[in-house]
Amino acid sequence: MKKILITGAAGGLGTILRHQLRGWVETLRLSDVSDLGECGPGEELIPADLTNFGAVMDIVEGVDGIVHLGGKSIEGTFDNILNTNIKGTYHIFEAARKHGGKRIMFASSNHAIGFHQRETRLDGDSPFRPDSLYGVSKCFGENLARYYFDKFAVESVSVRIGSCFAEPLDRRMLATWLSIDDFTRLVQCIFEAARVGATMIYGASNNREQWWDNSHAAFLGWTPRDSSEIFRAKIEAATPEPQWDDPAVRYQGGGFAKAGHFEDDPQ
Ligand code: NAI
Ligand code: 15L
Repeated sequence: MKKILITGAAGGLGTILRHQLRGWVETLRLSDVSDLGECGPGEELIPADLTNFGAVMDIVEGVDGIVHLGGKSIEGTFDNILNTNIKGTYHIFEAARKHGGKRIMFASSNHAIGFHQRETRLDGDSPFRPDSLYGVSKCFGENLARYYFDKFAVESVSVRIGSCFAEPLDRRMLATWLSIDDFTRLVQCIFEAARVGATMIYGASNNREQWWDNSHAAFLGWTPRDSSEIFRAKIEAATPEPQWDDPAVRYQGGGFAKAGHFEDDPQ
C-alpha cells in the first residue's frame, strides 16, 4: 500500500487516523469539505464534497485503498442523510470500481443494528435493525459494499463502529467503546490482509460487556487489546443507575433508538 485516501479526514476519527497512520503508508491523501489545516510530511490534501461525483472521481484516482469516514455521523434530515451518506457512499464505491477496484474500509455504525436489545449477542448473520435514518444509511452502505463485491469484485470491510473516542463517555459506552489504538490496528489489518471479500466486522474493544461476536471475521487477524474496564468506576460514579425499561438503556443504539423521528423534531 503506497497511498491511502481518507474521506472525512477533518472529522473526529479522520483527525485521529491522520495522526495514527503517519508513516504507515508512503502517502495519506486526506479529503473533506471542511478545513484540513496545513499539509504535513507524507500527506496530500484534496478538499472535495462527496455529493459531487466528479470530485470523488478525482480524489480516488491513484490511491491503493480508501478509508471512507466522510458524511453525516449522527441523525439528520432525510435530505442530508440522502446526500452525504447514501449518495456520497455510492460515489465512493462507483469511483473505486471505475478506477480499478480499490479496497474500501466503510465506516458503518452500531446504529445499523441499534434496535437489537442489549441481551442479544449479535454475530455475522444477525439481521439489520437500524435505529434511525442515519442507521438506515449505514445499512445501505453495507449492502452497497456487498453488491460491489459480488458484481464487480470491489473488496471492502464494513466496520460497525461502536463508540470510538479517547474514553467511554457513559455507561452504554462501557460496552460499545472502541479504543483509538484498537481502531487503528483494525484499519491496518483490513489493508494488510491478503483478501477480504466483502466483510462486516463489529468495532468494539475487548470490553467486559460484549454484545458482538466477530468470529466470522477472525481471518482478518484483528484482536482488540484495550478494555473500557479501567474507566468503569469513573463512569459509574458520574452517571445514574440504568433504568432497564428506558429504551436508551434497553436497545443497543441507546439514545438513537429512544429519539423521535428527526424530521418531526429537528435538533
Ligand atoms: P465527524 O462528524 O467528526 O466527521 C465526519 C466528517 O465528514 C466531517 O469532517 C465532515 O466535514 C465530513 N463530511 C460531511 N459531509 C461531507 C461531504 N458531503 N463531503 C465531504 N466530507 C463530508 O464523524 P466521526 O466521529 O469522525 O466519524 C467518522 C465516520 O465513522 C462517520 O461515517 C461515522 O458515521 C462513523 N462512525 C463513527 C463512530 C464514532 O464513535 N466516532 C461510531 C460509528 C460510526
Ligand atoms: C455513531 O455512529 C456516531 O457517529 C458517534 O458519534 C456515536 O454516537 C456512536 O455512534 C455511538 O453509538 O456511541
